[in-house]
Amino acid sequence: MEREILNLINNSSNVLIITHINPDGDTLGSSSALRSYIGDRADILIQIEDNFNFPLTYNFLPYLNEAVNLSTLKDDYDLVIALDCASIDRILDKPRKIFEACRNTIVIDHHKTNKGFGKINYIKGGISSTGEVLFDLFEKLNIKITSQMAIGLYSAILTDTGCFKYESATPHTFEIAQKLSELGINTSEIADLCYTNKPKNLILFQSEVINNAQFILNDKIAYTLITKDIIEKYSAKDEYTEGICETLRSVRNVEIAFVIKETDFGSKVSIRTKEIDATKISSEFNGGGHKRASGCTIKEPVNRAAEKILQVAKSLLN
Ligand SMILES: [Mn+2]
Repeated sequence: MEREILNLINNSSNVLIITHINPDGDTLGSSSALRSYIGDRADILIQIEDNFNFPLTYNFLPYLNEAVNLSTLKDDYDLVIALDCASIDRILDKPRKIFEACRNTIVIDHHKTNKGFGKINYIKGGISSTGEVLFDLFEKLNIKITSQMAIGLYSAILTDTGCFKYESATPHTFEIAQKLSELGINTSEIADLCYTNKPKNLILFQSEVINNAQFILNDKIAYTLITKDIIEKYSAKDEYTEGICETLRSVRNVEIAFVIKETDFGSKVSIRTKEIDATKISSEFNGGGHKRASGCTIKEPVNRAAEKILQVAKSLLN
């Protein structure tokens, strides 16, 4: 399959690389690395919904400043490659139509729940990041990784492993990090660029949301609700909620942390756990995710959604 992927890349003159909607460091870093490899024949599409700012944090990644958006996207590509997209739902209407109409499509991903929606599906469920999957693909194909590609791959792996903290960071992940750092990239500077460039309002918003948290069952469960009022007060963008659930999970004795955010269609739930399988909660509500991080959507007001999640969470602690 690796050969087939390489042949397709080599034989296409117009390649579209698609990040997932509202992109994170993994999808952006992987896209940057793949664009660095393919060269000018490839466009990166960054898909952003209305209430999401492009995370300026990642502007340092090579070629992101040349990325196309939904309005500058061409109609026709020989090959479309979706990176870090767990399902076709992670692709918005216009690019989805291009994807579905394209003769050659490749999905490269690491989400266990990805059923494969491309003609070629290179999915390694459980691997730390799409960055790691892509690194292994390059190595299998004897593709020389340049220091420019290394910046994207390292950023992808760094951010998707929570700075190498998650269980998904295996000895192989560290081996890759070593190889990338040997290519002369400045790992300390990359970490600084990823983590010390936050908008002030993000911190103020997060402080208030965390201050509202409830701790129950001897602190085994921690949760907080994000209402539209708080969102308005800080003009909070969608990405401002990232990391809040992690913070609640970081509290001593907390086993299950969740954050429920009010949206136009009901409630968006993020779940983080320590020992318990987080997908056991999200799957009750048609959601998905990983063992320690999952999410789902519930078409109910936030209070009602919280009750539902609490019910399942409590049953798992017994
Ligand atoms: Mn990822």
